[in-house]
Amino acid sequence: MSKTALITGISGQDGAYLANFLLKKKYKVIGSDRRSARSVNWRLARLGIENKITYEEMELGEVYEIQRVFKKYKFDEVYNLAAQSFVATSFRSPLNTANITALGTLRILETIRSINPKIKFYQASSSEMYGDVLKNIQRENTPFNPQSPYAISKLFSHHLTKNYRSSYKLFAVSGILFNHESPLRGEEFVTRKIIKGLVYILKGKIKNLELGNLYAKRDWGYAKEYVEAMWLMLQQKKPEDFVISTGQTYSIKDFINYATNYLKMDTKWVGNGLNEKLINKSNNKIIIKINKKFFRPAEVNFLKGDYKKALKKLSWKPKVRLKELIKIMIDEELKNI
Ligand code: NAP
Ligand code: F7E
Repeated sequence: MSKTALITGISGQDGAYLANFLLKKKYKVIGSDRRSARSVNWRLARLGIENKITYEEMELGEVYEIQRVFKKYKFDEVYNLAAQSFVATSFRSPLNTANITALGTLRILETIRSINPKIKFYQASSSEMYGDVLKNIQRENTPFNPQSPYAISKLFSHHLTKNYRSSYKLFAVSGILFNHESPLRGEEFVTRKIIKGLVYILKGKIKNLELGNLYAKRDWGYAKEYVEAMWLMLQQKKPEDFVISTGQTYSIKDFINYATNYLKMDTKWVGNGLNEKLINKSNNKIIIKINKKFFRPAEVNFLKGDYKKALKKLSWKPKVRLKELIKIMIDEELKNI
């Protein structure tokens, strides 16, 4: 018999890829979002699956909405992907971030515990929890040192998931996913912002792009591959947490250099600090400049994840590396401009 899954955050990047993945596995997919008047979500439309999902309005701040949805369906699996997920916003809206990204998880876990403790639960944990890293490669047992209200909220949910697993024997797991990107990534995140910005500059739609810290390093993978790991975690005999990453790390500047290279833009970096700029060598125009408003009150400077446990127990490994990911994102951006 086919399984029924709930994906919270169906309108987000991972929600779209996971829904597509589960539909191919013949799941009945219930997708929740926080809107009352549903407009077609562009990500689901891009994947051609907008009519294959049953939608439910479920604002994570409202426990009664959560209970209503859990009473209406008999879920086998729940993927909690909904969150205020933008780190920069979490500094400006810490209370809302804590209410949704931390307490939202508590509301769902309490609902599962009281309504149907047999449901398997996946929590979207984040490499941001490692923060100002205490080890130069991060694993499941590496100590956390979060640097933003977002990361602290995710850490609350991470510990809570573990606590409900040990206290109430729920099949509840966290995937500690490192940054994962795709053509469906939100435009506020740096990878999509860079790709869209460069393509728009190339096509003469905008003059230049403003960014913050170019020297932070991230372990970037491909979102489409990462959602499979979420599902694999819920198919294991024993509930356990896993790191999902590529094991490689690059700076924002490396990312830009690969992207301009693929776009065949002839560029050079000049200046330092806030005056650093990327110049188009053919006409001496500025392509990228620094704006201090994009710097964060506290930064996560370096992330690199070890996915060895996922390889061993889930037989999962990343296939798409950074250059290939950039190519995928640029080709799709050019197609949809
Ligand atoms: P995303 O694109 O920002 O999607 C977040 C989803 O949460 C959206 O559907 C959003 O709905 C929904 N949401 C926000 N506030 C809500 C609320 N109050 N009630 C109900 N739904 C709400 O994020 P993503 O990149 O797909 O990531 C999925 C999850 O993984 C998130 O929890 C994120 O924090 C976590 N994560 C992401 C990464 C990554 O690199 N992408 C890495 C580690 C962990 P709207 O469309 O209405 O805003
Ligand atoms: O920033 C730097 C910025 O916003 C990456 C979320 O999915 O992954 C994501 O969080 C880096 C940071 O992602 C700009 O300072 C420079 O060091 O793309 P981002 P993030 O903060 O790593 C984790 C794993 C999650 O869990 C989150 O939900 O890029 N940066 N200049 C910039 N970042 C942005 N957004 N915009 C800039 O102009």
